[in-house]
Amino acid sequence: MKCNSCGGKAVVQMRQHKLALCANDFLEWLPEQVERFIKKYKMFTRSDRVLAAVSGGKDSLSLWDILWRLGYSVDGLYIGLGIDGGIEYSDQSQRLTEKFASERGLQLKVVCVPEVYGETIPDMARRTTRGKTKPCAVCGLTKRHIMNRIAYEGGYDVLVTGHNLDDEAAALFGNTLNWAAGHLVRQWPVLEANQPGLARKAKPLCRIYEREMAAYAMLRGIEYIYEECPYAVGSKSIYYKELLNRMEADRPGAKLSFYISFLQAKENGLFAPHADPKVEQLHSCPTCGQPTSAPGECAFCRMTIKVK
Ligand code: Q46
Ligand code: ZN
Repeated sequence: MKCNSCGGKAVVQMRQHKLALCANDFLEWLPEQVERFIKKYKMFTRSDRVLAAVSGGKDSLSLWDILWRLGYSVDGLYIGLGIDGGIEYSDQSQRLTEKFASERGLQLKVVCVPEVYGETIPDMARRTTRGKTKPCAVCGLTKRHIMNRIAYEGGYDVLVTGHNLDDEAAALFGNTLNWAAGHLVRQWPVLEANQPGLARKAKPLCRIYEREMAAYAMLRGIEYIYEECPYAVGSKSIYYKELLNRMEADRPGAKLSFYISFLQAKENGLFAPHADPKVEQLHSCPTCGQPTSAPGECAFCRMTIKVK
C-alpha cells in the first residue's frame, strides 16, 4: 500500500476517505484536518486562550499535542477522580499527563477531587446513590462542574475536550434511539456560553475517527493510559460504538456520514432551539453561580454540600 501523498510506504489506511498515508504525511494531514474543523465551526482563533480537558487518554493528549503544534495558546486541565479499580487508574493517568506537559513545557492545572471535595468519585457515588449504580452519573456531573468552573474563573475563551467522531456518533445514536430532543438540540461541535457562569466549549476532534487518533498518538510517541476507566465496562456508549463499528466494517464511512448528515440537517433548521423548552429556563445556582435548571442549588452543590 502506497502513500497517496508521497508514494512511500503507507502506514494508515482510511477507507472512509479513500486515503492511505505514510507516517510523516499522516502526522501533517491530521492536524490540518483538525484546523479545518476549528475554522469551519468557528471554535476559536489563535488569539483565544484555550483550556484542554485532559484525562491521560490518547484522544485528549493527542488533541493537546495537535493544538500545541498548530500554534494555539492552550493550557491543560487534569481532574483527579480518585479511581483505583485495581490498576491505579487515576494515579497512572495523572502521571502520564504531567509527563506529557513537562516534556513540552506546557501549563497543566490539576484539580484533585478527594482533596477539594473530601471524597473520591466512587465514595461520593456510594454515599449519594447508596451503591446502587455505577459512579458515572456522579463523575460526569463533577467533571462538567469543575471544567466549567476552572475555564470560567481562569478567563479562558474556550474549553476543549477530546471527543472524537466515534464518541459523537455513539452519543447521537443513543440520543436518536431515545428521541432525546434536549440532547439533540444541544449536540454540536461548539456550545456557546449563552448563560452567565458558563464557559464556551468545543470539540475539535468531532470529525476524526478514534482509530486515527490512536494512530496519531502511537506515531507521535505519546505515552497514554491504554486502560479504559474500570467503570466504563458494559456502558451503553461502548455498546453503541460496537454497533456502529459493525456498520462501518460493511460500509466504510457509515459512521462519518451518520454524524455529518445530522450536522447538515441541523444547519438546515432541524432541531432548532425552540424544540427544547428547557433551554430557556436556566438560572444561576446561589452557591456556585453556574447555570442550572433545578430550583435552588445546582445538582453538584446539592451533592457536595454535606461533605464541605
Ligand atoms: S464517567 Fe464513568 Fe467515565 Fe467517570 S467513572 Fe469512569 S467511566 S471516568 S468517561
Ligand atoms: Zn452550584
